[in-house]
Amino acid sequence: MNVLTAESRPPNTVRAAATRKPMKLYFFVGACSLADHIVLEWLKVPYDTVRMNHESIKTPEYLAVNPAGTVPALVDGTLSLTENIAILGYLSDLYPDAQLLGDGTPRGRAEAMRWLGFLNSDVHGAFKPIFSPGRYLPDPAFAEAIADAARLRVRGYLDILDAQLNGRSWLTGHRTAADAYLFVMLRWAARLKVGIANFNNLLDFVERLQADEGVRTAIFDEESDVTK
Ligand SMILES: N[C@@H](CCC(=O)N[C@@H](CS)C(=O)NCC(=O)O)C(=O)O
Repeated sequence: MNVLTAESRPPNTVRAAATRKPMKLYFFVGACSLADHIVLEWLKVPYDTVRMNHESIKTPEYLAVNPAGTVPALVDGTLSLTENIAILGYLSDLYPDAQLLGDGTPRGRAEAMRWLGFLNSDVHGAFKPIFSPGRYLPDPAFAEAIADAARLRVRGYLDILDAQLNGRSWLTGHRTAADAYLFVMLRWAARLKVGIANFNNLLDFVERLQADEGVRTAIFDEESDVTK
């Protein structure tokens, strides 16, 4: 967790940060919720995290927060928010000076939303048969074939993302919440042996993000303290 300092805080967030209770992010280690965790770090606002696992996301207490039984979920006062895009959008809108959903112009927002939409509905969805092939065909004999077909589909999407990063440090040219989401997808691609060795722009992007202070803090927070 990162507590704001007066120097690092964007000017119009000072009052909001001083009066609000910390938001609470429900996450699994390394899951898509890591994108929200990174964004909270980039915003440098106070927040708390709640570590979940495959059992705790199906308990009645958590289903009251997120009836879908998935992470992420964000609780901010009386608001219980689910769906990654909604959470990333909400956080970005709360702290517009950070421009994590574009520069405030319709075009800037549309470009950020374009990549968030692509990552959430196409790329993220394409990983699901690799994570849980049994949800597509219960017979374990097909599991590897289903996962391999999904790897091929993910690689097709990575091709598009690699081309978009050609000559750019960030998907839209400026850092947005979509970059945090892309970073999470690329960690999955490496871990699930999708094959990213030929995507030079994506490899450079991962290297840059791995050196980013907010990214490192979010990962450290998730991976170091298993008692949380
Ligand atoms: N549509 C949801 C999907 C979230 C999702 O798939 N979360 C995964 C982790 S990345 C999860 O909680 N999976 C647990 C499960 O499906 O049981 C969103 O975009 O927030």
